[in-house]
Amino acid sequence: HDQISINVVNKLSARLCSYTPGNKKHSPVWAWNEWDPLEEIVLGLPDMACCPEILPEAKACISENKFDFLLKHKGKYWKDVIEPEHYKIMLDEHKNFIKILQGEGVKVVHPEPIDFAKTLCTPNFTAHGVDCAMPRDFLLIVGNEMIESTMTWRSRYFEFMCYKKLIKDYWSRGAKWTAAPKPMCKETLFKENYRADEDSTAFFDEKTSILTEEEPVFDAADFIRCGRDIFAHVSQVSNNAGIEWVRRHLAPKGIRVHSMNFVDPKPMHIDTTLFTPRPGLAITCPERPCLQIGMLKKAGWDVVVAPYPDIAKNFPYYISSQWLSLNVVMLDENRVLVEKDEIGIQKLFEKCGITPVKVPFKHCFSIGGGIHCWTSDVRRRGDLQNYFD
Ligand code: ABU
Repeated sequence: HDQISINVVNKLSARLCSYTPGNKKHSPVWAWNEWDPLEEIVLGLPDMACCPEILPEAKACISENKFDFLLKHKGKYWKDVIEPEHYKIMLDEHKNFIKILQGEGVKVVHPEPIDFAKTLCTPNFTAHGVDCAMPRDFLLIVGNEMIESTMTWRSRYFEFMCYKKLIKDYWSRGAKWTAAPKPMCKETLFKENYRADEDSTAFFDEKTSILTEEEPVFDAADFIRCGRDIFAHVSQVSNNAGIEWVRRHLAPKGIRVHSMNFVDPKPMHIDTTLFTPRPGLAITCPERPCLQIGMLKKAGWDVVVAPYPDIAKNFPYYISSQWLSLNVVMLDENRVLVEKDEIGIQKLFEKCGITPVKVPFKHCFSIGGGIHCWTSDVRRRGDLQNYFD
């Protein structure tokens, strides 16, 4: 009898072991870095996307020369704001991008848009919504786990609703689902009468940020994954408490989250500032030096500086900087999805032995993000590895 029960227990625990979270056979979500072979991606949708409300925290991220335009159009659908031909090309580019991804054997899924023009209300604030075009900002994928970020712009507070069905489906098939604590977003999260010094050459930190440390807040796009090491961008949308929350949350997985400070008076999202296309290679933005770059160099990584973008500065980037040239997605460590007119960065990739797969996408840049922002890679073949020691 004893022998039989030992065998039963052993069989049971062996089965339980094979279902432990972190086992990729049982999770449809699996991505530890930016470069393993891409299998599945969330692509944002432009439907019902609105020009953002220019609340103080948005002002802290966006260049002042865009304020008048945004003030004039806040809360309106982009399709009613943007020049019709430009908007039509944007939709064509979006459709074509799906075909390119599918042609590469990548499964493409989408969030569910809500009506972003509706006024959103909590006991602490009221705002219009923005969009579900940029899943990178909301979804932090680490291995088998989907982390819903807090989001920091009050206008983006309810964006999580667009991802519920998608996340629930991944979860029901075995992925781990975590939602970071939803913030209160009281007035006291934002420093009163804050104004960023757009000419500042100081490394950005909590003293220069609009955010207080009243509660943890972060956007997922402030994190770049390199296996056991994740780099976190201290920014106008991710405070130290937010990064610390992610650090403590991921520590049991053996992940180390490193805070990075850059010279950038209006930092928002790391993926136009520092990008890691493959193990041992980092690309940085020439206008945004990094205080902690020595960590990568010390580990033997090559750090190369991106060329200036080719797309004209006066192209209608209604929200973002021109550095969307650096906002790319790896198909695997040898091939990169990059905007077709960004020739300089394509040449840099070629020099590094990475083949550019050219994607016409610049009209999609106009409403806020590049190829990396518009996507969130949920499944890549490859396992958790240590690339730093
Ligand atoms: N969401 C990425 C935008 C960052 C930038 O404007 O450089």
